[in-house]
Amino acid sequence: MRKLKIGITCYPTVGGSGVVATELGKMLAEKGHEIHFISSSIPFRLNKMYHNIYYHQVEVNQYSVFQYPPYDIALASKMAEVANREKLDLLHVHYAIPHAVCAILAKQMCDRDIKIVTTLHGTDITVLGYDPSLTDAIKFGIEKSDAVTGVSKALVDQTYELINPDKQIETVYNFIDDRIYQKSDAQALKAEFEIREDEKVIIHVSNFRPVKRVQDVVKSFAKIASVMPAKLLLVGDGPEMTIVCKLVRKLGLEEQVIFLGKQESLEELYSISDLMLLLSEKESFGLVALEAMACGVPCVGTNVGGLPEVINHGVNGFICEVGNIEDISSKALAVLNNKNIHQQFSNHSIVTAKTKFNADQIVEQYEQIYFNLLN
Ligand code: GMT
Repeated sequence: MRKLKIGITCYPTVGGSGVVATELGKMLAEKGHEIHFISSSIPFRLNKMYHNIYYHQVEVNQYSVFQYPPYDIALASKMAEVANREKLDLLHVHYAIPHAVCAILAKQMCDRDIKIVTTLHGTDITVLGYDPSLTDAIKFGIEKSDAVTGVSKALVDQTYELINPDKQIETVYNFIDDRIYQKSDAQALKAEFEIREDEKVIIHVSNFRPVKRVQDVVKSFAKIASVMPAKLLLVGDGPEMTIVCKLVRKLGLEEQVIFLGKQESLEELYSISDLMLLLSEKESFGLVALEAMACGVPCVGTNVGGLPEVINHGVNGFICEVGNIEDISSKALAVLNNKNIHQQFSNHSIVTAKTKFNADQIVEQYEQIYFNLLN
């Protein structure tokens, strides 16, 4: 099989799109392809030396005349420079704007013909897509890419509804590395958090943006904790943190809610958890749900975006309407109170992660897209 030289651009900070882009790069590198990450800082999951992986930092000129530092132009120049020097076959960019638009500019600056693959992750469509000042740029980024993928069927449908691009968009699901995300013995961690054996552990992981509705997580947990001994692990940080802390105090849950802030080794936290709550009002995929499921943690999620494609209602978890705290807490209790249901959902969660979202197959799907463009 031909080995490719691929440039990857993503948001390198904590976030599902950066995680997926980095894991994809690592897996392609393991298969012998040469991967060049081009971004403003080193992607956070690229935390050691990897064979076949290179990193090129985009430096932005802070010259005082510029009211706004010209990051997009600097990125496009860097993409073109790396593509020419390293003889890249293609650029795989994550997010339509600015990354796809920068790649299109880079392609025009390049001495060689490079292909552009764009993956849509959600925020670029479900949030920015509603901003009329950006719709044309998003459409341009999609239509001028050589191939476009979206991380769920729901996101692809929404992209056609909101942006109406004249372009075929293929669904390529997200995946996780199941060599890392698997249940391990983390009893010591449970003891460290002083979680008793009879207490159920509920976990929520997000960037605490309003769209994640972390307050609904706390309200649902309050109902669960009123009828069974339970602890809530809140993982992540973001704009809603202050208001969430206030709500925890108001509901008298200080002893039961553990704020963990941003964490890296999530597989250990999932390994001590019994249930995940992901109650967002927008979620194109819900990578954290898949991570938890791979570790055998069933999920109660909301009926939005791609979540029902990840959580199979009544099979590996439950789907509820956004904001319906009564239904969310009663569904959570149905899983937590019944050992058989919990075991069944847990087993099915692992099977779903290993089959529908099988990493090897999904990486091959991306490779097929690359080869189709280059042949
Ligand atoms: O959820 C976020 O706010 C972060 C955002 C990102 O850019 O990483 O996540 C989006 O992409 C992830 C990876 O494809 C998806 O798992 C998330 O569902 C999606 N977030 C939203 O659609 C809100």
